[in-house]
Amino acid sequence: TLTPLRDRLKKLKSEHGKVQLGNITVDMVLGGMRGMTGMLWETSLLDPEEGIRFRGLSIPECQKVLPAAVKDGEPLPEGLLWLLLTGKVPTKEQVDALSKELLSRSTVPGYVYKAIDALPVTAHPMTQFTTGVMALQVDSEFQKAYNKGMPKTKFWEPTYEDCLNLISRLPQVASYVYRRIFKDGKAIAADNTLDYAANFSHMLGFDDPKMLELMRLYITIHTDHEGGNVSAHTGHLVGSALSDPYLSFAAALNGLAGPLHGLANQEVLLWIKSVMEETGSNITTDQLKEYVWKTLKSGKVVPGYGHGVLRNTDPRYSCQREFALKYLPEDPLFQLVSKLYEVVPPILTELGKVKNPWPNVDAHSGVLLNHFGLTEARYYTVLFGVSRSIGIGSQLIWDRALGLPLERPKSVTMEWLENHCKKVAA
Ligand code: NMX
Ligand code: MLT
Repeated sequence: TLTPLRDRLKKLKSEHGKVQLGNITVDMVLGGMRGMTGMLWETSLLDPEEGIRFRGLSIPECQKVLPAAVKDGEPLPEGLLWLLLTGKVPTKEQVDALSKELLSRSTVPGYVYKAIDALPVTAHPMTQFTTGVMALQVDSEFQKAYNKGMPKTKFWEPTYEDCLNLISRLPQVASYVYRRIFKDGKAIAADNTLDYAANFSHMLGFDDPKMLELMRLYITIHTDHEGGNVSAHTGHLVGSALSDPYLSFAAALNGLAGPLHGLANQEVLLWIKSVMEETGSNITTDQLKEYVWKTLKSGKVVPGYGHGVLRNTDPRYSCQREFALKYLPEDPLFQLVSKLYEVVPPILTELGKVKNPWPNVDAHSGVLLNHFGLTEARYYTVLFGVSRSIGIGSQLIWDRALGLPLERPKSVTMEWLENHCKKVAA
């Protein structure tokens, strides 16, 4: 079944290999490669205005067509995993079978917990989580198969096994980290009757049906954001060296742990809470404007706003806003988030240099989790990480199935650029 896709790639290369996709400018080289197309990523595509499409489907379309656990409920992330892997919308039966398949793979070896326990409980949740992922690597099917010697065309098979095992085991590892740090280490056993996201929420200690719905939505929308974001790109890059999926994903998580990327969800809630602490809950628009300016003048960014590609409100923000309007319209932190949506964009526009003054996914997620009792902001990036394994894992399988090569772009020195520009000007 892989042959037609492999043939399509071969045809693209042989017939159109020399077609130009744009010009590389000095600005791009110095500016973090913004706008430079440089990677094949099959699972999703980001439009600057409209936002993400997973295999061609927007978030509202996914909410409509992907199977849910309850009537008119949020999509089950297993359905999105199926969509990313196959390009096809699954039936409820297929999603249920995938839930069971993931459950059957979810046992975590004891040494993984021991590796986490070797860290001080004060270590950042992302450090503890990534340590767990590194310990899971001991079981890598890809590494074993590669060491035995296997043809390149078959690399995708142990990659598939590793990615499914990784995705299925992460909720266990992540909930262990949460309960270790914030709940005196009292673990909660999995409930094998539940779907992936609900079981994760249960193991964290949250069983409110609305929280289960939130977790399904949360895990679905954070999965994938095309290939150029720091975590996805890192996973893809490291995987291109034929490092196994555990090594690749642990590297990706280390990128996600940066404040300009996934850690922004932690930063947003801490920032919002600091606004509340300083000004009280009846904050006026003028006080809020003043607080935003104070943040900017102290040299910090406004977390949750701006984006490397998006030039509009992130649809992942919008669907979380819809969720809040439905389930928690009176929540004071949600009302503050809504006020920020009015106050921040004009200020960032006034600043003059910000290319996208609109909110991204991280501007909203924290207040939803906080509402249902998951108040520990330092943990939020771990949730993002669990979800992102679904996107990065799906693409890693396709990377190996399509035989994509080692990623190795060219770099140049400042002197090289200066000399080149002189030659061009002459
Ligand atoms: N607050 C203050 N300044 C900002 C912001 C912001 N929210 N967004 C961009 N800028 C600044 C940016 O720091 C840069 O300043 P300078 O030239 O002095 O270095 C200038 O505006 C131009 O940056 P852009 O080209 O608009 O943005 P860029 O593509 O470089 O960066 C982000 C994108 C997302 C890193 C940036 O918007 C940011 O720092 N946002 C806040 C952090 C955040 O929310 N990150 C989460 C992104 C989503 N995710 O989950 O990963
Ligand atoms: C993501 O989900 O990875 C972020 O929005 C960052 C990005 O796309 O650059």
